[in-house]
Amino acid sequence: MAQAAPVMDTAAEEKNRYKNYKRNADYTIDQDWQSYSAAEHDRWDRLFARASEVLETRACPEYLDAMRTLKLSESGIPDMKKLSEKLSPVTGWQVVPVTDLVPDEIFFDHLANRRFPAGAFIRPESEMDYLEEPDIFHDIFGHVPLLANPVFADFMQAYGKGGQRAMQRGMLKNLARLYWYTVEFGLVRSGDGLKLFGAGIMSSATESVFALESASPHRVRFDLKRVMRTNYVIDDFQKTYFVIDSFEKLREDCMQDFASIYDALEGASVIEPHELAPEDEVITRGTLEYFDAQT
Ligand code: HBI
Ligand code: FE
Repeated sequence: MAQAAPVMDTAAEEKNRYKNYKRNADYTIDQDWQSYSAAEHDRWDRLFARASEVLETRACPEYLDAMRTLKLSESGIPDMKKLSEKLSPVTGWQVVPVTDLVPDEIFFDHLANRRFPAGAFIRPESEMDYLEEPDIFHDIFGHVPLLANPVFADFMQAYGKGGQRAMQRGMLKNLARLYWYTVEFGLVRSGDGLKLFGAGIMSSATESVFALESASPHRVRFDLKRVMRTNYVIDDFQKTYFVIDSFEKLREDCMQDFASIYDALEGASVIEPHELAPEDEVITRGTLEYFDAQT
């Protein structure tokens, strides 16, 4: 009986497409843009079209302006070298290919030097709606556009430098929460409403709607110390979204020396994602029904 051909698990194949590539000391690899298949380019286009339609009326104007500046479009997976040539004249940022999450100290060193490490694989067909790892769509469609906004670009570099200091102080968890509730899942006041800016939200068509329009989650005005105390989950919608007043205010908050913040946080209790704190400026109190329905 001839051996059945091994079933090609294309999902695993596509996620691990770089496993045999040389990895540099800073965890960057060769994106090898020529190697993407037509199917992978087509998947980018479908993800791009679906998310762009949802974001038209929901993303903050700074993001929409940046998308136009970078001419990110539905013409297949971007070549990071070419994208960096468009981005670096604007804010000095580059996009460098990596295989997946890199160690924190490597990550912070890239950010501190205005290099954004972007996953180079694209999610498999079976994970179009959600995946845990940052693929090229999450990183380039979600994170990169705002790096063309000078204020946000300054904030991201300050975050990288802050990360390097936080590691020395053992406050990495607090700083990771700041990243999570802003860079990944942040909302911003815009005109007389709220708009999206977090990459984790904007790279998900379903969460883009949920974060702004569902009655389930809390929406609370951003406060640096409060966010640094707040836990988060990585495998579901957020129970609380934080709203920044502006990118200028966020940059100002993060340009300060965090030493006094960390002192104030010593012994402060952790706030769970579903909880509201007495000092919160609550913008919308959530019903949490989406989450209760899951238990
Ligand atoms: N690595 N490539 C990559 N992308 C990330 O977003 C990332 C990372 N390493 C660590 C990390 N994020 C988080 O732990 C940060 O909060 C530090
Ligand atoms: Fe991310």
